[in-house]
Amino acid sequence: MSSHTFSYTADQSLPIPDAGEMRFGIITTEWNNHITDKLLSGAIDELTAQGVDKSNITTKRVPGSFELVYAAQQLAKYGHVNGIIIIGCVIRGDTPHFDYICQGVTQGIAQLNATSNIPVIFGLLTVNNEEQAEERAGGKLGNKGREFALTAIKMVDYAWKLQK
Ligand code: DLZ
Repeated sequence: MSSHTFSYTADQSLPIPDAGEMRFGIITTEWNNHITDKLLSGAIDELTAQGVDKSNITTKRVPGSFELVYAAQQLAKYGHVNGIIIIGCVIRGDTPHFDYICQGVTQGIAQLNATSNIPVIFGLLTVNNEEQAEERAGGKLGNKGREFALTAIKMVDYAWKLQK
């Protein structure tokens, strides 16, 4: 099996759009907050590094990943933001709960993207164990929060260019 890991934070093939006027909402979970807090920090660091004003970043917290879909739908409706990043971490356990949560969030966010006017970035880690989560939250695979932020900027830019 290939050990290659996809990452696009280091070498961007496309220029990163100007994010100076963009407003973002980020929703994170209380569940596994030792991971989601690090992803949140990574996302905020990247957004501000790309010129987003801190006052234009709204952060919200929900209990668990399953709540992210409703929270994103409400934020899209009432939050006055141009794009949303949902951040959660689901760690496989001994019961099928993992699969139900992952499916629910994945399908819910996909549906939201098909119906909402603003992009919702899928920042859900679905991992087998703590180690895999730590690797993606500032460990040897970087901080995926930064990738979520860059994706959010690119998708808002995509929408703005079409809406002009
Ligand atoms: C119940 C549950 C379980 C078992 N595991 C996780 C998890 O790994 N990550 C996560 O974000 N949330 C988990 N939850 C909580 C659910 O997402 C949800 O909050 C509850 O089922 C209540 O709707």
